[in-house]
Amino acid sequence: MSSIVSSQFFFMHSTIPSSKPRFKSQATKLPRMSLPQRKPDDPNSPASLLTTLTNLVWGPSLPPGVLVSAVRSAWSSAWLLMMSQLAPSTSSGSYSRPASRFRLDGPEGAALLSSSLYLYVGLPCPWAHRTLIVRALKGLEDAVPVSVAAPGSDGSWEFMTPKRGVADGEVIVPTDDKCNGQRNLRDVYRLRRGGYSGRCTVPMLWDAERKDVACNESYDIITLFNSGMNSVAKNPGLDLCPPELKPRIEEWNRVIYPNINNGVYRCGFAQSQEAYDLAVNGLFTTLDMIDDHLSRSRYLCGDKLTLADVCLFTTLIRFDIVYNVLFKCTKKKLVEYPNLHAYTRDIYQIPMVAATCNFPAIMDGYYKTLFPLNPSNIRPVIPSASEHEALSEPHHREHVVSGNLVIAA
Ligand SMILES: N[C@@H](CCC(=O)N[C@@H](CS)C(=O)NCC(=O)O)C(=O)O
Repeated sequence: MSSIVSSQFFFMHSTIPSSKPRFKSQATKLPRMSLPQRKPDDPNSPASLLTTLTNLVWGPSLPPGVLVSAVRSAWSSAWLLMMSQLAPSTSSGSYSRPASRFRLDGPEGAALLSSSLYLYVGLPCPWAHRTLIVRALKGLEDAVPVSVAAPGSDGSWEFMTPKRGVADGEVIVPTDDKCNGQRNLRDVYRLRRGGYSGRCTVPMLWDAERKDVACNESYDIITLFNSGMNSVAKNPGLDLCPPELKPRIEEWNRVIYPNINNGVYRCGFAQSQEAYDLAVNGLFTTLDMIDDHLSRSRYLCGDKLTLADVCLFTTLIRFDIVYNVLFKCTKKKLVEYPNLHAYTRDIYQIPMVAATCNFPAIMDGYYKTLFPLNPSNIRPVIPSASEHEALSEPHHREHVVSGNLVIAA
C-alpha cells in the first residue's frame, strides 16, 4: 500500500530530468519534434501522470522511433481487426455491405403482413432516416408507431429508459422500446420465432401480430409505406413513385446507391488507398453530375419529389457534418455545390422533414460510435451552413423549370 502511494507521489511531483532519456532509439530515426510544455490542469489525471512518466523516461520529446514503430504496427493490426468486424471488405480492401436478411417480396409479400406493424429506427442511420421521412410524408405515424434506438457503447442499438428520451422541441429523439419493452434491438430480433443471430440493423419493420421481423431493408419499407398502406395513410394521394416515373427513379437509384449512399461508406470504410481512391472518385464524379442536373431540374425526376430524392437527401444532409470529415469525403463540401445545397434545403423545408433530422444525435452516432475511425471520441462542432437556421434560408428552387431530362451517368 505504502509503496503504491509513494510511487504515485513520485510521478506526481517529479520534475523533468535534465539528464538524457534513459532509452535511446536504436531503430529508424524518425523526425522528432519538441512537445509543447503544457502545464497539466489536474496533476492526478491519467494524462498528466502519463506525461510525467514519459518525460521521466525519454524527456520532453516524442517517443523513440522504435516505440513509435511498435505502437504503429500494433495499432494497424488492431485497426484491421476492428474494421473486419465493422466493415467487411473484399480482397482489395473495398467495403462490401452485407445484404439485408429480411426482404419484402413485392406486393405479394406485403399482403402477408398483419395490420399491426411497428417501425424500429436509429437517428444517425441514413437508411432508417428514409423510412422516417416517407412515414411522415404519407401520414403513417398512427398506423405505424416508431421506437427510436441509439447506439450503445458496444455499437449495438439500445433503447432509452422513458425518462431519458427527453423531447427536444419538434425534433424526433431516442425512446424506449414501445412495442416489445426490450432494452436492445438485438433482443427484439431474437423474439422472432426461430430466433436470430445475424446483424441487427435499423430500419426494422416488426410485425407485432406474427411476432416476426417483417423487413429490414429500407427501400422495401419505403416502397411499402408509399403505396402499400394507403388505406391507413392520412396522405394517400401522395405518390413518391408514380408508374410513369418508376423507370427513371430506378435508373437514379442505380447511380446514387453505389456512388453516393453506399459511396460515402466505401470512402470511410476503405482499407486500402486504391479502394479509397476508387470510391472517392465515383462519389465526386456523381455529385458533380447531379449538381449540374439540378441546375435544370427541381428534383431528380422533374417537378415532383420521388423516392429517389428521399434516398439522396438522407446522405446529403449528413455530408458536411459527418462524411466530409469522418469518412474523408474531402474533395468538396456540400455547401460548395450551389444546386445540391439549395436542393437539400428545399427538401429539408418540406413540412415534417426537419423534424426527422436530429443533428446532435446524427453526429454522436458516427463520431462516438465508429471507434476505429475516431478513437478520441471527440465530436467536432457542427458547421454553420449545416445548422437548422442556415438550412431554413430561402432555396429559390421553385423557379427551376424542369425540361426533358436524361440521366448522364
Ligand atoms: N441495407 C440496409 C442497411 C441498414 C444498415 O446498414 N443499418 C446500419 C445503421 S446505418 C445498422 O443498423 N448497423 C448495425 C450492424 O450492422 O450491426 C438498409 O438499407 O436498410
